[in-house]
Amino acid sequence: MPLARSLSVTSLSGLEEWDEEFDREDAVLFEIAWEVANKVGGIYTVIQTKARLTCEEWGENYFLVGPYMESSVRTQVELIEPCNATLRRTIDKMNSSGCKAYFGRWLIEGSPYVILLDVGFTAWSLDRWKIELWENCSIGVPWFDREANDAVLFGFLTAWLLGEVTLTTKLFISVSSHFHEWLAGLGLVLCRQRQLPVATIFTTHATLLGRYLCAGSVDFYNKLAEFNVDKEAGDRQIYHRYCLERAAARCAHVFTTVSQITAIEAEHLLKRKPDIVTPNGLNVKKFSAMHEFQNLHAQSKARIQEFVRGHFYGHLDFNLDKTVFLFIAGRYEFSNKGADLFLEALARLNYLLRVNHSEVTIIAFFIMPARTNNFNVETLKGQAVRKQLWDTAQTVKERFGKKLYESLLVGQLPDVSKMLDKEDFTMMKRAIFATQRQCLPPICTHNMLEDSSDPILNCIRRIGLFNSAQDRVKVIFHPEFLSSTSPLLPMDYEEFVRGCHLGVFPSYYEPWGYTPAECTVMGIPSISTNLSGFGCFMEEHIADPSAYGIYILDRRYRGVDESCNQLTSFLFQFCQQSRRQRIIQRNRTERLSDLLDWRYLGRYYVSARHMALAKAFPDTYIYEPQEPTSATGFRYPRPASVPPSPAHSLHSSPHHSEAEDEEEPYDEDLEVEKDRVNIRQPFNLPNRNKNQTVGLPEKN
Ligand code: G6P
Ligand code: 1S3
Repeated sequence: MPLARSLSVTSLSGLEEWDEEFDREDAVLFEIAWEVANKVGGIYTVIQTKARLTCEEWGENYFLVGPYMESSVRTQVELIEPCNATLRRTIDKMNSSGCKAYFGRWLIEGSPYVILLDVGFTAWSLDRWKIELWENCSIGVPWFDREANDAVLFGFLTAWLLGEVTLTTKLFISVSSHFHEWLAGLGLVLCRQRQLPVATIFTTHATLLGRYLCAGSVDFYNKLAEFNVDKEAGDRQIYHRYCLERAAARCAHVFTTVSQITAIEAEHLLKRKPDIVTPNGLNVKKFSAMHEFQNLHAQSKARIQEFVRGHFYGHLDFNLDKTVFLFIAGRYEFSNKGADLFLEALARLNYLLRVNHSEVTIIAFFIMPARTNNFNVETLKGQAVRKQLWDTAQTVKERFGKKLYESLLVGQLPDVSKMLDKEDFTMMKRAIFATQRQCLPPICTHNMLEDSSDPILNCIRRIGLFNSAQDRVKVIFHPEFLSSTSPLLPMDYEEFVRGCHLGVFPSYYEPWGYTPAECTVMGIPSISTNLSGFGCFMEEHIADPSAYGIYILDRRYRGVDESCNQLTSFLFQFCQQSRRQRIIQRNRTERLSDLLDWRYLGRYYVSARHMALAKAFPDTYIYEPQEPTSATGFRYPRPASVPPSPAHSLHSSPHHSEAEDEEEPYDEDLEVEKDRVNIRQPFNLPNRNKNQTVGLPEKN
């Protein structure tokens, strides 16, 4: 039951002054992160995709706070005048006191308001603020850590901003502030230390120590309870960062993280059990035609095949129609993201396919940005050769067509043996000669700056996957994020994912893992692990994940070699599938999208805010948990229909021949309808008007 506010707004004098202010009955939400309008990593995706739903809930009372980065602002933000008098006054006051704060709209879905703080402009305050930090919180930040210095500046600026806002609105507005990750955490610590009337939430998307420890060679998950955290942080020279992170987690009214597995990690490393887990969602695009995503797969795959034709010119001795595209993508953390395990499994798969005389060829793409010196010549040449072959074929086709036309005009069937003349043959021979190549198709598409010490390249050298003719598994390392303007592979990430058959993400350290989630909403099967937030979440919500194309590798209870064998067997099974089975599996995968939609997952954020408001303003709000626990939560049943042949298969990869597929009619729509599950039904989000205080408990 909501409690009465201690002060009646209407009894205040001088209210006219507030006419242009926030709606007095509303609460205001500030969401603060270094990744607001600043694309750095996964947190950007969280904030950017969630914005639409949060805007629908909070309307004009939602503000994102981030750093001012000129290049991003130029392309993503429309700078405008502050939308109300409180913010105008706050920003003017800050700007006249030596800092630069900007107000604008972030041009993404939902068009949220953003307040961007120029940390560089306030660098002159760094020493003073560091002294204050030391005196009040006993946290010392060394001069040489640039990222930590930015965290100090950003923290003091956000606390200043919230201090100004609460100074003018404290009598009738409840302010909630949601801070993401250690880089933004200091603002929260200062709000609490200054006793600002603000409800605070801190979300960690990975712990600093977790990331560092996993990247080393420690048995992380078995030793979680034993780490001497201060020593470990000190040994890695991140003690000051660790202190900022731990202080934010400890000071927050509500502490959250993105998955159960990171919740356990946080409990041990940050010494606070998260109050609630807030899994990451996505904005799910719904197509009007049910199978539109399948068509998109076919279109994008055709573009990847084109690239492959160029890359493997002169060595195109495999059937592209029987080629399966796998990929791994993300931040280049070789072992944390499981690139090591993937490569080892590919080597084993290569052996299996060879001894089984499989007709299938695998092409595994590694999309992980590393330091490079642009594309290499051999790779660019491949695409040029392909283009030349295409042009030659077009020219010959035109000449052929013309002769054919002329023959028909005079009422004669053409003499096929005379349709191509000497000139045509010369042209074609020249084009074929150009495809001769002395070397094997390149592994890497770029000139690597640290070629000799690069972990992916070194591993490939060790396992010997060199794209030779005998190899059934080929590897392409593209050490740069994809872009539709690339001269090599002109596709953006989404198009590329759609064109692949399977995403492989065998991570060892992955608090959530957006990559497999993105695959799922595009209807592309994926492999993740039971050490990733995503994998654990899917295991919890789906009765038979692999039937839906969600393969979850056991990296928790098995040794590396065993996990690698399991991964190899997943890959081998996947290669055995017929086209029809892949289509059915993609349909099933896509059906899980609702589970990953912010419209479903946003409720955990709503809960966290309720909880924080009730803790910060106990006289005004009380918290009534409404979310289903995992025991009562939704679970996708095993698909009602299994691929019609063979009849008794429980798993998604029954083995049978392509011939069988062609014989049996397959009603895709029927399959879809039989299995479709409405995830929204069990816990519908309330419908909210734009300006309602959505998700907040009622106030008297
Ligand atoms: C989609 C298209 C089909 C195409 C298939 C290829 O389902 O709608 O027309 O045959 O993709 O699937 P594959 O798994 O072989 O890439
Ligand atoms: C982190 O980014 P990362 O790839 O360094 O945050 C992401 C968003 O919460 C999360 O998906 C990922 O697992 C974390 O590792």
